[in-house]
Amino acid sequence: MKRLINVIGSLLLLALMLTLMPSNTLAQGEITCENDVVVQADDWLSKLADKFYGDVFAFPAIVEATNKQATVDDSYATIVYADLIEPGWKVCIPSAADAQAMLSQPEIELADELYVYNWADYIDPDLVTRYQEETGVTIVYDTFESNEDMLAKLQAGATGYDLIFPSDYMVAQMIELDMLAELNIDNIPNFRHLSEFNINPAYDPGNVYSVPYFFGTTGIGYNSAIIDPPPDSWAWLFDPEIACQYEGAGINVLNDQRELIGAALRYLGYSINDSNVNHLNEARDLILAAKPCWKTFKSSGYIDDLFIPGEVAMGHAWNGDVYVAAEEVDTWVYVMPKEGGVVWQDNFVIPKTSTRQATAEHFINWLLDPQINAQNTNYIWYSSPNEAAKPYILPEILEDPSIYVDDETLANLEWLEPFSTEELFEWDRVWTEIKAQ
Ligand code: N2P
Repeated sequence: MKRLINVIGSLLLLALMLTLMPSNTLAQGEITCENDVVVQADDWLSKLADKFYGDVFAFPAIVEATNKQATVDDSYATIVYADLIEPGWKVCIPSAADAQAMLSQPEIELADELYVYNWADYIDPDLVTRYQEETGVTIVYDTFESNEDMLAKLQAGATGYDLIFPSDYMVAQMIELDMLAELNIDNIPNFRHLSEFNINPAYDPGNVYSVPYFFGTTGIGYNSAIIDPPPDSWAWLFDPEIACQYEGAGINVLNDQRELIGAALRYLGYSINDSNVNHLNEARDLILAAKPCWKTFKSSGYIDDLFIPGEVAMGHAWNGDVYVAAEEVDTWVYVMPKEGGVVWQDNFVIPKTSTRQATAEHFINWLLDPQINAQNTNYIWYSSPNEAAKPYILPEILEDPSIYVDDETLANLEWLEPFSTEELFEWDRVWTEIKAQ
């Protein structure tokens, strides 16, 4: 009897281990190796060229943890992309049949339509067209100006969306409000490409409800042909003595309460997440004093409408948007003010009300394909969390410390934190007072 209990216990333990094992991980021995080498040099890929099946870049190798760079533990092997393999790793080249099975996408019956709600200028439109052509799914695309606008629209009864792109703190708030569906990660095998830095965030431990899309920072964009001396502080937006010099040239600020009040708080020496009523009132007064010198309050469409045609010479801005403007008018420059600013990460989430969850997961997975993800990155100029996409991302994006920020810059930045109901009330009050005048 005792033995039987032991056997059942072991079986249960085994079942638990199998359930806990990440879905992109195969136990060693499950696959047939056609080749088994310790990688000696960076050019191992070309030496094994005759062993490739199909597209080299989508080619899976099984890597055993033979040195510290391997991200797997000793008992399991994992699928990795050829580009990520370093000398010293032991590589098992799977048989063609196993390679095929490892890369195949789960079968999903796709819906006819997918309702997407995203920030403006935040996807390569060519990819939307391509996904529609490849799958026959019609994407109905809508954009929002800020996390708060998006939430307000959902709370006012917009239940039709299948895929939304909130930032970090808003994911936490939406989880708290019980608005998000738990993701079926088996439908998103490309999740395995995401960097350790970006996954398992404090706002959604274990990525139960969200998958990182892009991350970036908020600072100042300016046209260096007009703004002189170049801004190095939020004073260029908030000190009327400086800002009003550029009244004619045009200043835009983001129509986003967390960003704008947050930047003002930071300029005053407080945290971006400060909810002290006196500090918030101080930030409001600062903003109201500078506001007459600002031309526009826009956080969508501002790249095309303002930066590029020369309507505006300086703006409170998300970094990628300034780089996109600079592709057209190369005097646009992005700078992080010395007082510091916001670092954020936007995410894919599926609202609970969606009736097309599997299709949304299919689209998420498609956008996480390394080459597709790189195409998107090269279009929107934000930092991609996708490690496997890096070989296809433009070097000028990867090597720019204002896009892939270094640790020193990061140390001067803050993540936006979710607020309590009382704190939200104060922030909303101050925002209303700012917008009313
Ligand atoms: C792109 C918007 C970036 C989103 N226009 C900032 N969270």
